[in-house]
Amino acid sequence: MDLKKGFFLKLKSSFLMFTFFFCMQSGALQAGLNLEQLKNKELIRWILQVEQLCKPDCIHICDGSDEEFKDLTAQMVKTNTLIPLNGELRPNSFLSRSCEEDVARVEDRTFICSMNQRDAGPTNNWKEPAKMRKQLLELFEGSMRGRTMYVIPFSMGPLGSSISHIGIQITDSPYVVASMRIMTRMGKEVLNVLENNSFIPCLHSVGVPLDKGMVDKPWPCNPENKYIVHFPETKEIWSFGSGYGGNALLAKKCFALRIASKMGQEEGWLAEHMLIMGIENPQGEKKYFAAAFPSACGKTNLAMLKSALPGWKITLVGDDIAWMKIKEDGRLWAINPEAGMFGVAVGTSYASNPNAMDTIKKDTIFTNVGLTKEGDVWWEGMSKDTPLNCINWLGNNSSDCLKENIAHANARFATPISGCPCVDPSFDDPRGVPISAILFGGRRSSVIPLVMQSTSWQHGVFLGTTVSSETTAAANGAVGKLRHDPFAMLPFCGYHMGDYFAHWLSFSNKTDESLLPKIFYVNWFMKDENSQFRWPGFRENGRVMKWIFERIDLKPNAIKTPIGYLPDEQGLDLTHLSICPKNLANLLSVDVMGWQDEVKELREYYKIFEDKMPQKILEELDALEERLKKN
Ligand code: TSX
Ligand code: MN
Repeated sequence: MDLKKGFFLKLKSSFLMFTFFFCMQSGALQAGLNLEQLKNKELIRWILQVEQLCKPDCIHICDGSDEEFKDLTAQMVKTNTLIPLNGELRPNSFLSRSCEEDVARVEDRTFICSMNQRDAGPTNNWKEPAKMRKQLLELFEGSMRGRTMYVIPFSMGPLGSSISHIGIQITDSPYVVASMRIMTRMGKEVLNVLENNSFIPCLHSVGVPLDKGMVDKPWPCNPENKYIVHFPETKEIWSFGSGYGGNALLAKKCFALRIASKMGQEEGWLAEHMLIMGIENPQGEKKYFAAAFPSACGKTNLAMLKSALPGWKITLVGDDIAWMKIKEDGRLWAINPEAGMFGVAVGTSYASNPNAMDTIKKDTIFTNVGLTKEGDVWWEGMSKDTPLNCINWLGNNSSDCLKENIAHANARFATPISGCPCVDPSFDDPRGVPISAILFGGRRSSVIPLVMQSTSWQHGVFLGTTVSSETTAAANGAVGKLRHDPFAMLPFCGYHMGDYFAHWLSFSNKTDESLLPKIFYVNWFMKDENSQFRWPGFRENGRVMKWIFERIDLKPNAIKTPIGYLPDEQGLDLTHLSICPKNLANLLSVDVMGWQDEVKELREYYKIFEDKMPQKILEELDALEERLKKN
């Protein structure tokens, strides 16, 4: 990779010997691989170029072994980057506390640097690639002084899957290395699969060089100079200044969504912000669903649902990202490119998500949660009462600051999916799983019914463009304000969203439409006049899942309405559920006036996509408006 231009540069092999020697002398190249073991020439060149640029003290090429994880976490315990949790309560688990200025993704510092600004679209920040590259080269110059530069080979998706892709992250953060070990399939097996094939280079630095005599912080970061940069044409990721989550674990939002969405557009597949779940009926018939919701709608909770209906079993393939491709059989197949979950801790409890609570009992890295005096973790919503003498996410005793929260609202757990009690048997299957239904959803207090089904692929894609959520107290901005988030991809699409809608529409030409997944829209969040939720949600959502399952099998348990199919009188299985008829009627009817306003609102919103808005979506909106008039 020529860091200055974005393609690979020939380097003399003498550099290789020099680097190797340099690291041996510094004495820190312990476990892990050495450069001579690497076979991929482009990888070797890139590593050496980054070394020249960032000037780390030494290089560590990760092998992904247990010993390496042990060494790394032990080292971070020494520097207070990690606090080991009570081994009897949470074996092999750690707590990390971030710097106060580094607690979430930074969308205003996230850039899509395409050649033409128009290709980034109105929903992304853009900067001219050459200018951005120059700025980044200045920032990265010497940024790893005094630190170890880690090289992380990782596979997004099962090793050897035709849907999977390989990435290499270079980082100076050991916290990122340990997290990537949980979140991806990482290590030397990946290099065997890589051979001389291409990979996505992901460069990351916390942006705090350690000069002689300087003492490191437990969580180094550079809040004044955060840059999360994507070059969609050359398929590169550069991230500077932050060590947190999606800013720093570049496999996740940066690669698996922003860069992969562009790859999908070029190559004819989909990279989506979707959970993937298996669902089995009492007769043992099984289907797979994928679902896209904006944040704070409970995607992780749905992915691991324990259904209230006896005999219905739900299994977890993924809770955040789906890569989907049409295979030879004409169906859409999906893999989860990730190997772990990076879930929001606050609100997770045995009531809201028992399977998540059981998953995080071991092998988990927690960030910005509270620490109990027993050496366990705690956060708001985990149990009713705050434990006595709990230390908050900033490391202060909670009794000294009773008003402050114990956990940060964006506190997270990073935990392996393989440790989930309801992990799907095909989670690691290179073939992936065939998708029968795609669900969209949002947090809406009115208008949008509990569940509806689209009447065609095109109508379903239209529903995807309408995804929106009312903001909650946790999100910034006013409470209850409508926020459009088409396909839940607004912060994650690596190109113009108008082109993205067109890409979705094109799938009905790639295969027989009857083989494509059926598309649904769900809303668990309708409220009554007293602001009480009309639907109990959580386990009871299993009833909605059953209706969807049966619709795919063409059961005639629905009525056609102007907005799509809704469950008919007997459609939803309400056995042993007490819900007042008024609520039920409201959840499953068409609010004609509300929808007419919705049409106006959408017509206004679509204007930001200008002439890139596909005609077919505008036609769907017009047709909806006409159907509502006749009603
Ligand atoms: O995740 C949620 N789901 C999906 C579960 C599979 N949440 C939490 C959203 C924030 C992440 C929900 N909140 C759901 C839901 O279905 N529904 C609601 C709203 C709600 C909250 C509480 C109650 C009912 C509905 N009932 C009581 O508190 C008793
Ligand atoms: Mn997400």
